[in-house]
Amino acid sequence: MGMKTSGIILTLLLVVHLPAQPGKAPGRPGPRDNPHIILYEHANYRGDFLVLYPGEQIPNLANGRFEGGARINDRISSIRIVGGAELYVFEHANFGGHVMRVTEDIRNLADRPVPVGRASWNDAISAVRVDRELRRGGGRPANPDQIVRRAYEDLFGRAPDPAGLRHYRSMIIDQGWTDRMLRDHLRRSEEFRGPGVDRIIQRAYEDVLRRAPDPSGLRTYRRLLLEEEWTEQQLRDHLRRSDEYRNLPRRN
Ligand SMILES: [Ca+2]
Repeated sequence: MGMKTSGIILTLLLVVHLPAQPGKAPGRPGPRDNPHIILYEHANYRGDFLVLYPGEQIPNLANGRFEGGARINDRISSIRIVGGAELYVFEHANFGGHVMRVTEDIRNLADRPVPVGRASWNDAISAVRVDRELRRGGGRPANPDQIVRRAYEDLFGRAPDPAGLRHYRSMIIDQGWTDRMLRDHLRRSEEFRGPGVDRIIQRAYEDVLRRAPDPSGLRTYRRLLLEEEWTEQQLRDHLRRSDEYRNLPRRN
């Protein structure tokens, strides 16, 4: 094989194995098997950037940098979501303060309001977490009012008041909250930890056992709902498996 031929082969190999555009900001939509997100320093996907993949998180951006070395804490201004990744952004370090779930590109975070206390999410992100986007089952996406009403019924044992409905509807629409995020949030509230849990237990006892809960039952199920994250359904199923339920006279 002459010098010239091997030179051509070498060139071909180099072309084939060359990594895709090194040093250039990724950003074109990729295949679904390579989900990732890109955080940018400026609006319109400009300035320094940082790429993260599902499973990665940065609890405190004060300890991080964009890839080019610029400070990243309270500096992110636009976001690209590629190939079915989803991103959770937090107002404070250690996943504290407000949280927004991002599943589509945001060209300018100044257009995305924070519920209270700040004008927008621009230059206001201090922690991030990346997941693979949950693919929803075929069904129609539930409407936000329905999600809030069901969560209130399940966790507080009551219908939402107008202010609560308005607030959480906006969390779902503007901040991308899922049913799961809403329920996790409501579970941490004073209402759930106090009267909400007791109302759920009382209602389940009355519906299933047709009596008010005794103090020991109340204590046990309070613990299971608060600490083991039992749902109302689990509680009701548990009551239905009791001897007391089996021995109840049947209703027609
Ligand atoms: Ca910025």
